[in-house]
Amino acid sequence: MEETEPPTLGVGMVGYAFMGAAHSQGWRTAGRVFDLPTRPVLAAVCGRDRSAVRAMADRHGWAAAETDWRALIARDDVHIVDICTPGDSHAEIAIAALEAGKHVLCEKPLANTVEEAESMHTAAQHARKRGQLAMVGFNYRRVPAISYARILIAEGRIGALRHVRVAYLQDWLVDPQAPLTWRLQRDRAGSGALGDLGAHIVDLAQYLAGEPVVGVSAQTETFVRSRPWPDPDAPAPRGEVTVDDAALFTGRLASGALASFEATRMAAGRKNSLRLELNGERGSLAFDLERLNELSFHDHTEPAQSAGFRRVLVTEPGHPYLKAWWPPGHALGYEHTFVHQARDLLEAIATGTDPQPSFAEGLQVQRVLAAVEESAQKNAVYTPVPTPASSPSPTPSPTPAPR
Ligand code: SOE
Repeated sequence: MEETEPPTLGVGMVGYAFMGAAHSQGWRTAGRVFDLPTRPVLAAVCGRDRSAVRAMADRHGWAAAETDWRALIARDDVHIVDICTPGDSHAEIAIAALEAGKHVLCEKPLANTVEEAESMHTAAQHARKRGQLAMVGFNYRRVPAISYARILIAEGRIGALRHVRVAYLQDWLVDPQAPLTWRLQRDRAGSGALGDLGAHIVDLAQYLAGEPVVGVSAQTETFVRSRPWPDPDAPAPRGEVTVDDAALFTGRLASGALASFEATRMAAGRKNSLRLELNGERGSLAFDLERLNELSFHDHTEPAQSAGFRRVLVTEPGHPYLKAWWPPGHALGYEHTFVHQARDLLEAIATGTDPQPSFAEGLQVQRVLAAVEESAQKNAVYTPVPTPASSPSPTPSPTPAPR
């Protein structure tokens, strides 16, 4: 008997640099690895530079190239709008796409301000009633070892949580001559290491703990205050850096557990180092992105003589996402998180379930980032993260089912 092809859903992506390339891989591969109820089709990619966006479309397999995001949203063959632009355009594009009846995937951080994130959340709530879904691209949740850590925590394997320790370190700003790109401009990026890296680790801490950060005490710093403009025709040789280079903060979770966070782009030698550890009354879990197929687990209920951290290789078919990939021990990498992200959104659309992380969760992260900035301005005064009565429940995603 002939196999029937699954129905297709067209993706339209806005933005085509690093994240655009990573998302392209995700959309291209998801339908080939996973048995999906709907198959993604790379319908159109959008960027302002006509020849650059056309070249990107050809390289990554997008059928069409657009230079105006409104034209991309208006296309009948686009059903999911994937936003990979700097933060200053997230709100406008996401809200317009949801109002036009499209599903939306938006890169992190959700927005540049809490106000923008609130409008996006409201638009997502209205769209939900019409059947459109919205998700934030916190891709590290989709590292299988991280998804598996969440399952162990939800099963009570480390017991009541006492500490969360997270650090996301990069070093591409150590050189004072590194150019003043959009990531260093507050009006484009919202904040610096805080929004870029801190958003990931706040999301991971809340996701893994299964509870929100309720208050923070923070310090931020901009070590190099002016940098050369990337454009040689700029009116001045250097411009002001208007964001933080590093953000360090402690936080309190709703249960009373304590957390520490470090986000910096000034840690010489650390390229993309994301490490976390959670300590509970029954055990501990630790993860290092440089060894992303592994999870360290210490079971404190075992006899002290033989207990200790053990390395779990997260490549078994029973681990999240792994059944669809290679035989055990054949490792995965960074790019697989984007394949898993695309797969999870397509599953959610097909089954009509709310995708995670939702815009409500993106808004909660944004509130933590704003509290960090407020605390840093007051020289680390403890600053509660507001949870207005009308706001979404700050409770992050429920336990993921093994995929
Ligand atoms: C740059 O610092 C960056 O690309 C982040 O924006 C991404 O979110 C992170 O995954 C890697 O580093």
